[in-house]
Amino acid sequence: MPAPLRVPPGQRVTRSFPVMHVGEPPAFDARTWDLRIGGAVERSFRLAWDEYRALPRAARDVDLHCVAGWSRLDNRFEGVVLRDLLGRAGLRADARFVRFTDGRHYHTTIPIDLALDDSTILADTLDGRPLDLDHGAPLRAIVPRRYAFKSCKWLRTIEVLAVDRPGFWESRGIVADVELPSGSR
Ligand SMILES: Nc1nc2c(c(=O)[nH]1)N[C@H]1C(S)=C(S)[C@@H](COP(=O)(O)O)O[C@H]1N2
Ligand SMILES: [Mo]
Repeated sequence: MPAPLRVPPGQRVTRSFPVMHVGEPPAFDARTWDLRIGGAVERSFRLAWDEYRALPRAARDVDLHCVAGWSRLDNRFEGVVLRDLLGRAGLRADARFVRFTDGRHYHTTIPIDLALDDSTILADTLDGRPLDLDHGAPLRAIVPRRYAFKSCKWLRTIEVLAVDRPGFWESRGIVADVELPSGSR
C-alpha cells in the first residue's frame, strides 16, 4: 500500500494565502448581517451576528486545496459545527444536499453526509484572528474533505435540498465535485 497522500498530486504547497474569488467582497455590518437556515428542514431560522457568536464553538486543523493548483497546510479555523445548526433546524426525510450561498453570486452544494460530517464547520477565525474580509469575513464554510471551492466565503444562507444543484463553478463546467485523496485533511 502506498502511503496516503496529504497533498493531491500536482498541487504546489504555498505558505502565502492566495485570495480566490469572483467579484468584490461584501462589506460587513454586524447590525444587518444574518445567517439563514432553511429548505428541507422542520424549522427554518435565522441568526443575527450576536446570536451566531453565542453558539458553542469548535476548532479544526485544515489543509486548503484549490483546484487552481495551490495548497495551504495547517490552518486552524474556529467557529461552529454545521451539524449542530442542522440539528437545530431538524432535517426532513428528503434532505440530501446542503447548499451554501453568499447571498449574491456564489453558491456551492455538498452532499448531506458531508454536511453532517464532524470535519465540516462554519468559521469566523483563522489561527486565532478574525478572518480577513478577502478570506470570507465574517463567516465562511470550511469543508476540509473537498477542494476549497466548496468552502463558501461570506456565507449568508444554508439551504437544505432534496435534489443536487450545480454550484457556481460546476454550472460553468470549470470543476466537478472531486473527492480529495484519502489521507488529505
Ligand atoms: N463567496 C465565495 N466563496 C468562495 C469563492 C468565491 O468566488 N466566492 N471561491 C472559492 C474558491 S475557488 C476557493 S479556492 C476558496 C479560496 O479561499 P481563499 O480566498 O480564502 O483562499 O474560496 C472559495 N469560496
Ligand atoms: Mo479554488
